[in-house]
Amino acid sequence: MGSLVERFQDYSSWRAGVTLRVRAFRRWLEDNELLDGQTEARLTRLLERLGDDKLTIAFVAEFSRGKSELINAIFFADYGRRLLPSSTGRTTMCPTELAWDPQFPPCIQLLPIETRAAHVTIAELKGFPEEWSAVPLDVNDPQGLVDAFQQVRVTRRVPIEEAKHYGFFTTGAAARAAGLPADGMVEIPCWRHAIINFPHPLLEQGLVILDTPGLNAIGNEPELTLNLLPNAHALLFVLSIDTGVSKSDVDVWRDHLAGTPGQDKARFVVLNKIDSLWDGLRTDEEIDGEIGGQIGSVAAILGVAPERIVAVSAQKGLVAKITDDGRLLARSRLPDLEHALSAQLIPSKHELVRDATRAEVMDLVGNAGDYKPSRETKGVILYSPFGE
Ligand SMILES: Nc1nc2c(ncn2[C@@H]2O[C@H](COP(=O)(O)OP(=O)(O)OP(=O)(O)O)[C@@H](O)[C@H]2O)c(=O)[nH]1
Ligand SMILES: [Mg+2]
Repeated sequence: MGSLVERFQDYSSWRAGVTLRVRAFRRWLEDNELLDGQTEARLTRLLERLGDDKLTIAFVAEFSRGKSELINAIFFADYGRRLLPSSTGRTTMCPTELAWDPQFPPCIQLLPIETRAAHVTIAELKGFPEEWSAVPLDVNDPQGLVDAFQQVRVTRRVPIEEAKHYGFFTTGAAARAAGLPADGMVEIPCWRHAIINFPHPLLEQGLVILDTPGLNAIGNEPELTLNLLPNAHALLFVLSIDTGVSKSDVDVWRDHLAGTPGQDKARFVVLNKIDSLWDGLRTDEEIDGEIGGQIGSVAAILGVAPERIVAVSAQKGLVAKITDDGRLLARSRLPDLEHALSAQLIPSKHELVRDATRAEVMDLVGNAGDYKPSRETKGVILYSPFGE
């Protein structure tokens, strides 16, 4: 799966090495009778943080721009098929987190939409497994996985009053623009949130992927804006080259990405579906010129640096990986996006964790009085897989 996977694995082994060294430091303090209650509690917290270190990448866009296809292409091509549902029209109906928690078996946990009426957040409800439906997953059955993942697209039709009760179809401008349905029934998602607990090698190492439904929808889950997106380490905003930047794309960008706090946060714009330019009449030079022109105008409209914009074909990238077609993969430019992600994301995550761990360990070393750090303890502070 290319350099993103390799760099993430390097990062994970670095973190595992740091954990071993912090443990060695704790043993040393213990052996020398320097481990008081407070130090022990701080070391335990530090080890817990290292063990539970997550890297969340969120995919954000209007509907049908190719978010789910991009996730399939970057992370799940090894399964030889399209795992997450991706189709025309609205497909992903609820925010979908892909992660791995070894405390639970592989499954999809689904939070019923009715829970929105009680005004309890998704984060709070994560502590109450009885509120969720769980669909078991057989990870050795790719077609079974495909079938199970269809849950994220399930909807039902309810009277408008019921939809309003769950926070849908309110009286905002978007609702007015959508108009009232003639039969008084509206389509709403069955599920409020899905967590796919899945032992994929990257998820096992702490990667969390957040797929979102088209975000300009009426009555979107408020927690996306308040909590899930601001807490993500990277946000990928997906556009489609065949539609360009529409007004609703700009609205999503403005509402969910442009104002998100944390300037250091990695934000990328993906200009998807470049294969729509491969019409057999344009030359490669003309296609390159058109892509370059679109990148320039997207950069100007959104106010982002052109280096932050990567043009790809998620669909052809997925096909190329499944069929092992190197030429098609290069033409899909998917490896360029994986490279940009890994070059930006992983070193900055590494820096963050390294600096926080270093500060904590140095403080504890200071507290240990005359103690001189051994070579091994210094290793906690200095060792890095990136040769810094
Ligand atoms: N030609 C082409 N089609 C694509 C590409 N990526 C996705 N599509 C198609 O675009 C449609 C929408 O893709 P999805 O992955 O479902 O889009 P999404 O952004 O997840 O949409 P929602 O789940 O509705 O928010 C599907 O029919 C995909 O096959 C691409 O690179 N090229
Ligand atoms: Mg989708």
